Amino acid sequence: MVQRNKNFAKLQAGYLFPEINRRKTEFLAKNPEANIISLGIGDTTEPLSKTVVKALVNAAEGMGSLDGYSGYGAEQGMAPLREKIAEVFYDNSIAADEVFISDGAKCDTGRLQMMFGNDVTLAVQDPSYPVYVDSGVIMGQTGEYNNDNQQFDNIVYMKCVPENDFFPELEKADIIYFCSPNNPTGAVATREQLEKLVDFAKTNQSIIIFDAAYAEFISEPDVPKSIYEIDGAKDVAIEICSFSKPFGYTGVRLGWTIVPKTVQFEDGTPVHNDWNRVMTTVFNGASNIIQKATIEVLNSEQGLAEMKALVSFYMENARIIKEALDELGFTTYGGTNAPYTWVKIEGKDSWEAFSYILENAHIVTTPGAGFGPGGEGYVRFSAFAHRENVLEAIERMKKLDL
Ligand code: PL4
Repeated sequence: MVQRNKNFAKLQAGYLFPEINRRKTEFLAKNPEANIISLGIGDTTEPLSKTVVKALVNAAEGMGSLDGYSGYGAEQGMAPLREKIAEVFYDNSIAADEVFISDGAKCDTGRLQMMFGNDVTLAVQDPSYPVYVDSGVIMGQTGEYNNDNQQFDNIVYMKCVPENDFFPELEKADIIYFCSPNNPTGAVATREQLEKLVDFAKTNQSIIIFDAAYAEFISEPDVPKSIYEIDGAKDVAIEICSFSKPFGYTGVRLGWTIVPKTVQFEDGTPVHNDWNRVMTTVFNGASNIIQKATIEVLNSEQGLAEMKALVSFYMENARIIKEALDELGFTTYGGTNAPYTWVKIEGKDSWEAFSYILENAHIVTTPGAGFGPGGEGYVRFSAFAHRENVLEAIERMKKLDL
């Protein structure tokens, strides 16, 4: 018999988001008449913009002609798309060949773990997007799970709480995951905080994986959208990013990872070399239709304006949710530079609060504990929803005794 990868036995439960869907489906099976509103999983709800649709049609039609047809492409992505991303999102401070096109930030998070192997130590913000920890566990980077503190050995959990303004006391590890704007707390790191992070990584010879999936949701002018706005970051940081949320591509799938050629491993090998090896070996490129279409969208002022309008729509949802919950007496965080509102719950643990809100208001949220032990006592409200559902959810929340 084939031995099971022993790391899977360390995982504590199903991956968070399918587990939330499972509980929602179970509730619906028992209460088929319930009109559920989902403010749980951060999944976009509004249709693709006109420019995106037109560009997708053009790209698909092109594939139907002899001249326009293309098969496998470069695993690293189409050159004009890499160039355009460097220009639009990094003002050409990043070279086009440091941009690797992917099928999304989540997928690259997993592939990055493959590059680092199982001999590294990880540090994560606690709470954090569960993929960082779970993929590290699967890769064999962690020890066993401890029931007493709900942490894995060999992972450094850096607490992010209101008392430290959600910026943790930084702790030494080989790989430091850092997400800003943050999922789930909605906090955004200031320039000074990011300078501290980069300094810390330099001093301790760590590599930062900076998850900027929500960068476009930042509204304050001096808040960095990219870690590369910080001097020295190109020596210590990899950045993952995504078209999912600002362009509504959660189902379309397109993202990118920046690996500057100046980030090195201990033996002097540029990380860029190994990342190129990973991508050319286990990835076959993002869909050429999506890539071609996105080049057209990024070349269009109208396309970029529509993206900004979509982001504003979701951020107006976030404002409505936060304001209403504040008025109801909850203590809330986030929701101004991020599409998530992080809500303190008194007298219930976060899974109890999740169940209570689902059963009594028919609203799906995300329990904070699903993001790590530091998330206990909170639930996360997502702003990715139709406006009428947000307004209806607020009315239902008013009737709760929570
Ligand atoms: C549910 C910090 C959402 N099935 O779409 P991608 O792969 O480019 O980006 C995923 C991603 C990357 N980084 C951060 C994220 O928050 C997300 C998406 N997170 C959420 O509700 O927290 C969707 C989760 C999806 C998943 O597992 O990612």
